[in-house]
Amino acid sequence: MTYLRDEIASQPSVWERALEVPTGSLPASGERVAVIGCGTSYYMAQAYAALREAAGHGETDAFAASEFPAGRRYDRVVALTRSGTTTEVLAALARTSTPTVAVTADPATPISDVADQVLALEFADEKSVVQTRFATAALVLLRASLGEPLPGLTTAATAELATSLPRELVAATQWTFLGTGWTIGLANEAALKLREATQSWTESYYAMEYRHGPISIAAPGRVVWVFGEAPTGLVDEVKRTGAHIELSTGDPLVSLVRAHRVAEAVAEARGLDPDRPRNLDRSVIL
Ligand code: F1P
Repeated sequence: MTYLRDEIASQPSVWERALEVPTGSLPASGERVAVIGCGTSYYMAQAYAALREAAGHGETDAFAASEFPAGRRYDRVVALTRSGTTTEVLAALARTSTPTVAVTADPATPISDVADQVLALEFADEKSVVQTRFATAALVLLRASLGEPLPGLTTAATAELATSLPRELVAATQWTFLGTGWTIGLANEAALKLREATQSWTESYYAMEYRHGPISIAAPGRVVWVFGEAPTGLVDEVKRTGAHIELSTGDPLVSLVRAHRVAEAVAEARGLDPDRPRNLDRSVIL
């Protein structure tokens, strides 16, 4: 049994807890916001930024923490970091004069010295290096803070966890993940999960961009996985290549849980320890 498997399976109950966390310290509607993070946390920042803008709450930019432009004017910076110790996130908060709020699993870390406010999700912390439930719980909380109802989300995730995975997803030799709007963050994250946990060749693109070249590698034995709505014609184009096409039905976040499961299953099939990926630490400190 891996930590990763337990942490993937605990997501519906962890999300329930995230939905009870008070969100008063998060940006109010109308604020101009930058959201930052590294790796998984950056991809969740991308998803939240697109959702917040689409919900009409104000201009929202996502940055990899290393690329945060300290000179640009924002009303608030939201930092996502499971560990609370990632170098680029700490550095970005230390050099901005904008009010900041950090979402973390571990407030007893340096993030509490550099953030003006800290929203702690200790119940979502993880032992696996590979992040799953902290990231999704943070995103569930951030979505809820936009006033978006999430009906049936945890029930759908529980149902997903009870299904058996299609053989084509686990036996594949290559996976490409596609998204549009907020789901590009989920597609990027799914690609990272497969890469980290299984040492696999994965890619991710905006769904329409996929047609401009990357589709060249689609072939039998490979997977093209679309988060959210697939653009007209794309499904047929992919089918013609012989690649397996996977579509999300219902909430795309539930499809990310399926991608977590595929990552764990492929790692197991290949005899890898998905809790400790090669060349990766739980927190990347420079
Ligand atoms: C983010 C991070 C990721 C990496 C891995 C471990 O840390 O380093 O970049 O992909 O999942 O965590 P954090 O700032 O969220 O702790």
